Amino acid sequence: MDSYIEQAGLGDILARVRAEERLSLEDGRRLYECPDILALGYLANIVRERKNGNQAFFIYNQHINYSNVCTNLCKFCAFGKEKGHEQAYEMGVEDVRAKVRERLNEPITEIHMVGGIHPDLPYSYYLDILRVIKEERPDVHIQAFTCVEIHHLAELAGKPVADTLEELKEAGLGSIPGGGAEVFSPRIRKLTCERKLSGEGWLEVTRTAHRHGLHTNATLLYGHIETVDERLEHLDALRRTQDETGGFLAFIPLAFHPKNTEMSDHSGTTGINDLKNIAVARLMLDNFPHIKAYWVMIGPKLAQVALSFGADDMDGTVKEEVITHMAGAETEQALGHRTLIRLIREAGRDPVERDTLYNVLSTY
Ligand code: V47
Repeated sequence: MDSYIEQAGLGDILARVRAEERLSLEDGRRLYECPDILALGYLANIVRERKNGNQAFFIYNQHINYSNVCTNLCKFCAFGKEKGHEQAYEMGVEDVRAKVRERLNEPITEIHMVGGIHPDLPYSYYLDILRVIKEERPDVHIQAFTCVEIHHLAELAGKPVADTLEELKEAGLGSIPGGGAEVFSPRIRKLTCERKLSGEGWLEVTRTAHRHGLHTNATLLYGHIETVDERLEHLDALRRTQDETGGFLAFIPLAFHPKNTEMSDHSGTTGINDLKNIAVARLMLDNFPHIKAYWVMIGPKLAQVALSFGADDMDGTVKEEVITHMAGAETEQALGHRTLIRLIREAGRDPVERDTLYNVLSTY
């Protein structure tokens, strides 16, 4: 295999990966430019195996999107709608309770809840929806509100982010998902999501969360107008933040879905591009414990293949995913527990059901 990697022009990177040396941005550029996806997969697989052995994780989770009303109206997003738009919706506190009640008979361990930046829901609403979830399911872990939402909630509360996080924790918040990161580059933010919290702002909320004992995830929205260098700078910013705080759990590359967005003239990503982003992320993010192949965005079949290209996690059962499906995703709305186990097993990995913080719940 070594001579194969050398022929692909990556012999020196293989040596650095084996020696557990940090890869430079120039190494990252060469990885992205390498047309040999098997060589990339081989390198990424070394790191995946070192960090997670033969385990591949999944979780029994439920997604709740409390409202799609949003003042940011990012060009890549089909989910966010202006207040009053015919597709705009918001769940009342009791609607959120009902959503949780609908699935009390399932062994859900995590509720993943995000929404838009709503112009007039009060701060108390966000505390209340956390509380009703906990009332109905006291043992569930709530992973909720992207760093963009947390920043908005702190403004609503008129309090520092740190104090807001303490109050959200008190109401039931367990950790923070990785959305809203998009691409940190100010150029990309100006062109695609001008109103959104800046990349530096997102990272600052993240650091505060980590300092207050809350784990978070991170994402990168790829496959639109970003350059390879902008992707690598994004990964580097995450890597430096993780060096400082150690609070990130997983990185999830998000494949851009163009349908029904203001960027619908773009085509969707390809399988090779999806695998490349997973492999490069695994190699560059040497201090991240987990890389997720989010089946909702890349499809269950490619997510299964991704388990040999650096990913060690397939996310979970999900159900009622709205954000990607409004942007044209043709994947299922949910995967069954047994299907996830089968996908992982057939990929040659050992299926491990985890909780949000990657504690092992069951092995199969
Ligand atoms: O924040 C919006 C992105 C995110 C589109 O933390 C789009 O474990 C693709 O962050 N095409 C929400 N992506 C999803 C997300 C997530 C999903 C699963 C697990 C975790 C985790 C996080 O989706 C948004 C935005 O970055 N997004 N529109 C689109 N058209």
